Amino acid sequence: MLTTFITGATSGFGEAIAKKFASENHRVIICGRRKENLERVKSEIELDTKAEVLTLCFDVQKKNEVRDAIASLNDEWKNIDVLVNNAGGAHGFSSIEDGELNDWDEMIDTNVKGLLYVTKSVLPLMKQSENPYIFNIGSTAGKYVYEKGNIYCATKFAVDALTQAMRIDLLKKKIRVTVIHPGMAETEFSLVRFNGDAERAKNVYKGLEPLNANDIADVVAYCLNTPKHVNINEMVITPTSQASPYYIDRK
Ligand code: NDP
Ligand code: 8X3
Repeated sequence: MLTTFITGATSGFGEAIAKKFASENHRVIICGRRKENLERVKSEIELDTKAEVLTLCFDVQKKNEVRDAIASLNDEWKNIDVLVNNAGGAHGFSSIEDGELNDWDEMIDTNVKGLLYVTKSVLPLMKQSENPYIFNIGSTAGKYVYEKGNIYCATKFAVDALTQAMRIDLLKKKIRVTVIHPGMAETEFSLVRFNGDAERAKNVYKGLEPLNANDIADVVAYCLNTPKHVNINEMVITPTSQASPYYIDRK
């Protein structure tokens, strides 16, 4: 049984990863800003499994909130084995001359700085672990830049670079570090990107079968369940209908 810490567990990939870990009898610390969603995910896990669940409500953009939330963990929860840096998203879809500065800040502050703040506070709690593991959720947007993806792509390229940096700097601590790069997956991602426009969000996946959150949770669990001497450096996962951001087969 491992103690796992998952950011962005109030929906999408994070929620599915928490449920997957719980189904494999791991303890889960689920994080996010939406308290009501954290409570919903906690009760659903408790209904379906015997796993222990702890909720932590904080905004990864706020370094003091991150530090205080993680410092508030009591001794029972203070030894963490697995960190999943998943909180993040895209805000807006505009060419670089039309982008909104607030959207840019939001993406950089969440996808890059948030990931760093959480990692910095969780790392000291991983010292006792016999199977320490960090997952960073990147994106195919961190492998290929696409039109109007600009800042979002840049943040995900940064996640890729930071994953490599972590693997190097944490080498002697035997912490496994993996970046997961999903392609098109139907979660709340597009709803957030298009600021709540459900119609526009739905159209992103028109005519193809996108990935779903459980597909990504299965891949994360697969990596975690490999033997401790195996470090999967990265996984790039797309729907079968997507070869790259520009090659998509829609019916
Ligand atoms: P969702 O929008 O469903 O989930 C995003 C999660 O991140 C939510 O739980 C949200 O929680 C949390 N989050 C966002 N901002 C903050 C913040 N400032 N502080 C704390 N938590 C935050 O989308 P996905 O599940 O799809 O996205 C998860 C990750 O996967 C993201 O990093 C995204 O970039 C990446 N990704 C998504 C792909 C897709 O096509 N869906 C493909 C490739 C990568 P709350 O709002 O409650 O705080
Ligand atoms: C989300 C996938 O293709 O919208 O990271 O950038 S994409």
